[in-house]
Amino acid sequence: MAAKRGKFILFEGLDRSGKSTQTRLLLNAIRQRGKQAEQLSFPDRKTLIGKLIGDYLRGSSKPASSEGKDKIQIENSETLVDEKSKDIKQTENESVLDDKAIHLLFSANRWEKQTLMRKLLDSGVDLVVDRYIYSGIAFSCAKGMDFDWCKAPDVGLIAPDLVVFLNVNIEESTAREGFGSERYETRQFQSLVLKQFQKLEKMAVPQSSNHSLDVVSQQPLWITINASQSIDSISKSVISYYNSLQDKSPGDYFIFK
Ligand code: NYM
Ligand code: MG
Repeated sequence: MAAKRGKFILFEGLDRSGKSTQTRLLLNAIRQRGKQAEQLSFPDRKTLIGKLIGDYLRGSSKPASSEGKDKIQIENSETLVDEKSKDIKQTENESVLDDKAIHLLFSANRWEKQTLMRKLLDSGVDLVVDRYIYSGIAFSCAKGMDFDWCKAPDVGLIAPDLVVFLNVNIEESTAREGFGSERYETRQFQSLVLKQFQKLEKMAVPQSSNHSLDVVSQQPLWITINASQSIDSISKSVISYYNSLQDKSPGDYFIFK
């Protein structure tokens, strides 16, 4: 075990907010200092659970309804036989999962990485993570699901030391290349997700003016960065927050409550 555990930095934000770019830049900056760092992305589509999630996300660009109303309507319909067979055909190709089931899969996908994450952190390796608990809550609550219900499966996970929320203008992110290819990637749904992220932000430890961490806090520090700035200036402020993180011992983590 290392004398100091690695730091856990998480990037959160809407789709096309620049998380992947900033994840890469921070990873490079840490490694350039000769410190070990690893990147993780959630969903991790490479695992068995992640493959199911990937199918679901590619299945339709339409957000699922909060209580699976579409599906119920189809099942009860006696008149729309053609529509019904069309929908059944569609379900053969697309993964149609209940909103609660997919929520639990996203959470399970985080749980299946916990042992690895602990191991890396305890051996002094920094983790730079692209999406985690907060995306899980924000995207599901945006469907109208209950906050406490959505939070529950993630309780007990290792929480990050620092959450960097890349706050992008929706007009901008939805116009970026590649937007719209997956489920949830509609302007309307992204604005519902943003409202949920803003609620989470209010519940988190506020950014302190002098960049230093609240020592008595039992929660990760949440930093909201204007993601419409240049890539370079975003990266610079992320690095300065990273530099302000306190050292901790192996086994000493924030636990998501
Ligand atoms: N997403 C991601 C969720 O709905 N719940 C979760 O727990 C996580 C981690 O998956 N639109 C959504 C947010 C994204 C989508 O993520 C795929 P990415 O980072 O675009 O590959
Ligand atoms: Mg995406």
